[in-house]
Amino acid sequence: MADKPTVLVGRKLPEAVEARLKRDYDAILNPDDKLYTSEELIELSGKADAILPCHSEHFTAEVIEKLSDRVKVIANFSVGYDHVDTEAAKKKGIIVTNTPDVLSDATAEIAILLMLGAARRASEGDRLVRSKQWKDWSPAFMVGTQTTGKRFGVIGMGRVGQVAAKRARGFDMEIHYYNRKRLSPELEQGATFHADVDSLLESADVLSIHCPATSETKGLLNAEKIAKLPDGAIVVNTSRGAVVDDDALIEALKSGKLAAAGLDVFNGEPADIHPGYRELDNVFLLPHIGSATKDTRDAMGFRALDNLDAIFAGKEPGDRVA
Ligand code: 8YV
Repeated sequence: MADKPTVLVGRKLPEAVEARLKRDYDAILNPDDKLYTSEELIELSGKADAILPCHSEHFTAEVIEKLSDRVKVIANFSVGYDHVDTEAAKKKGIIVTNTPDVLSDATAEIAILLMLGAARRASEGDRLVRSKQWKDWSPAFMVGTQTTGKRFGVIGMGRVGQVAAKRARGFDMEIHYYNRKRLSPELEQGATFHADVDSLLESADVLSIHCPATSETKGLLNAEKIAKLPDGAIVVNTSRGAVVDDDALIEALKSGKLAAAGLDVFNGEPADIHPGYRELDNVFLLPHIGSATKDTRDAMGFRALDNLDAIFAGKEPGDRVA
């Protein structure tokens, strides 16, 4: 029997995923969940036919160029793949896959949590209670923004955006969206399509960002775009920090142009996020946990393995992105 392909695994994966990996492949696991440096990844790649990384490992053109020629696949454990230079991968003949669909529900849950947490000043209130600074109550105390019946604006009406919109409908919110392509009426579900971002922004009491980070969307939410939002709007980001210009967002949160923001993703995450966020009261911050449920993390791992299985069986993988 031919040797099993060897898969280099970037991080510690869920138990059930690692069990399937070990059954079907020679797996180089990472039981200590160490974040490999680029040099370590390059060195380990000499033993691997495929790499199964998370978004925490960065495959720049330079890293990809230096990977062993043995590596034929980068099967991401993530839907976003901005951490992989897909052009460089194509050039080197490396197939790249991702894990769409399976994390849409979990990520949409976090978008709604961020919306409500930001709108109703949840972390500010939590801090107040914990620090014993909650001394009084009055009608003006901790007054926030009501989202029921307001306009929920989505940038990037892909899988996650569509589920987030569905959940927002549960709050009687009116759905508006910008997408490169208008959706079919069945997918649109009565949402209002905006052919340009500015028009969407003018109609968004809550702006929820769901587009991937690409050269086109990098810094998309800048000062000029924020100015188009209604005064007192709320910004929610569960996609990638790169879509937001941090200085502009922080300035708008300080000036009161925006009521609040709920953020799960950041430029420079985890350690080097803009320090301004830590000082603001009107932000609800989470540490990139959009897909962090057991069900979803298992499903992401299985989806990455389905892609590997297809490739090593000589078939086209379901989720090829390069
Ligand atoms: C994942 C994500 O946790 O899948 C994505 O793109 O941003 C997250 O939900 C992470 O990327 C896992 O690698």
